[in-house]
Amino acid sequence: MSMKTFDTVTQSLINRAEAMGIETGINRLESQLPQCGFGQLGSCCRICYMGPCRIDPFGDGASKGVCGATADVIVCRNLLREEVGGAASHVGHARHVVLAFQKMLEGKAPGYKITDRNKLMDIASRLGIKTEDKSDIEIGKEIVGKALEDISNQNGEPMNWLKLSAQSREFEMWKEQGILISNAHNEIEEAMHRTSMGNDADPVNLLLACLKMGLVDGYAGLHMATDFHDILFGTPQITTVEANIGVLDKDKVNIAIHGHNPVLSEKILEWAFKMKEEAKKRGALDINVVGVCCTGNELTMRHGVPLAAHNLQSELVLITGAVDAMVVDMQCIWPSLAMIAECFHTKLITTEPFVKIPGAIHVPFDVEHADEEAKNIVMMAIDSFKERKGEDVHIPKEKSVGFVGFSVEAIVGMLKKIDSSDPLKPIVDNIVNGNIYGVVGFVGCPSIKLRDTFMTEKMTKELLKNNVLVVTTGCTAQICIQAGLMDSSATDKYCGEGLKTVLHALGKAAGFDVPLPPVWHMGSCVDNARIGTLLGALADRIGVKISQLPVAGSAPELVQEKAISIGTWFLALGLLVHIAPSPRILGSPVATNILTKDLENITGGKVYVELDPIKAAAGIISHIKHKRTELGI
Ligand code: BF8
Ligand code: SF4
Repeated sequence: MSMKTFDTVTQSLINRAEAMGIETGINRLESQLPQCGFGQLGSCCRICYMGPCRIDPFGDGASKGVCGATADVIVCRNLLREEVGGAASHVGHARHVVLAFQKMLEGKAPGYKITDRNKLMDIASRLGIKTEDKSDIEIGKEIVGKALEDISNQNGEPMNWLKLSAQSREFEMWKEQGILISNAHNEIEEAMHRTSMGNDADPVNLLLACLKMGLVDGYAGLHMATDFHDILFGTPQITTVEANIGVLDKDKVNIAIHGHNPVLSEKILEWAFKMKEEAKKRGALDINVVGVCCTGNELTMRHGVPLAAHNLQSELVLITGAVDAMVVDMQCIWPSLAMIAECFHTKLITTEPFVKIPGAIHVPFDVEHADEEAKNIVMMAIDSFKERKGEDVHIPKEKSVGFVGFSVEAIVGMLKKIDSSDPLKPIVDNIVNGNIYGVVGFVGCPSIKLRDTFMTEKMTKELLKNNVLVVTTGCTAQICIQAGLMDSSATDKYCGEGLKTVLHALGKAAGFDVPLPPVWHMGSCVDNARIGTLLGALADRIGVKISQLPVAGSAPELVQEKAISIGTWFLALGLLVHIAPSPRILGSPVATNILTKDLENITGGKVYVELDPIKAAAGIISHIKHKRTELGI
């Protein structure tokens, strides 16, 4: 029996798993305790076979590795390798989408099309591509050329997607610091090279490389992926959705889509809609596509697909026994899902050649045959529904509702109804008068180590009380929607008077008969690009650097390497980045000092570690206060 107690839905499924004798992450975490202290401090090195070496933080044991590497070197090398893991995931995701778009333009992926022509033209113009007398296909091909340059250029010129997406003040600052990047793949290669045995042994130099990797993540990963998603599948608009595991329906074919890449999930959704009749013939009421993790966020932002589960609940959604197929692509997919699926009739379907899980069914999905393969996968789910007959299912009935779809375009569109010539003015005016005291971006994952502390919900509520507007992405967004924080009723319930007034006015202006919610769902983890764009636009409107704004970022329940590389991009942008639990830097005095203090004099950003939600919110508020004072507001 676990010592932890989670929210009602999560807990009821953990209880069911325990009653059925099915092991989950909670059990495995407890069986690992206490976890390795050297690992947590980052001071363990396995880079060569003279090791593994580990440095005792109390000075009792070895103070250097066999090769003479100090704790500072070991920690900074490990941190850079974590960043590489994160950035490679996002760059790989972006490249996958760019290549799908390229195949479509070449007529080889007939299942896809240009959905948002405005975005296509906007990106073309910002890349300096002339569009007169050219077809959309020709323009698209030039855009693809620019994107592929960012993973092939050898001329050292700054990356196209960075120039396209970053503000000039930040660009100049990075140029001065010598951390501009040119080619994402070269940067990833160089980072692995310099951290292999016998190369970079200067912790400061390694930390600068970390900042560069943050830029790789931000521009060749997040921004590039988001731009191509929008062109292919449309730019999100504000709508409402249902969330939590209760969105499963025992009478329907339940298909849970899990992973990150809408190139797959969009097709599954489309075919689920087309194959309703097949499902009905086999006794189901309908087909119910529900989202898990970030691909769920992508589908919810564009199509209002219900959000079933965040990453910590990805095992538990299967414990319901009601999922007929879980279809996955890449990233954050726990290997344990195959073992759990086997306990039920559930089919776990992997689709990427580089993501296979023993026990799962592998259906390779390629964009050239997307329609046939998506149809095939949906048919497998329908067949699986027939096998479910008679099985005992347990779907916790609690669900929540909330607003989603806050792309920058949607936000600006809404604000234009208040001031069509200067849409950001109402937000800026309210920041100046203090109705919006500040803005905080909550990003990242649900940590199995912290989820029972309700870290995200408690921090958010504390910030709202102090008139801080919250924007969020990824699984953190799912935690917020499940907690009711994206429902308009949260505005009167949790916000201070100033923020309440603004959200009432915005709701009215947007044409809703209710206030806007105080926590805005901006999408998946790659959609953190949207948070960057929003902050950049605000900074430009005020005429300052992003680091001068009364804003901050938080990864309140750090899990993934991807959250580390996103957080580092935020640091490069000049943000205070709150993180819990601590990143693995405490074994190095140099890394700890630079990241939590000295970096502020370089980019304006700094890391802030605090595990108590109320204290963490207070720390962020005092940072915002300081920024406001410096701005003279
Ligand atoms: O990219 S929030 S657990 S699903 S890493 Fe993964 Fe974390 Fe969820 Fe999305 Ni992001
Ligand atoms: Fe040990 Fe150095 Fe080898 Fe790392 S690189 S394992 S510190 S000898």
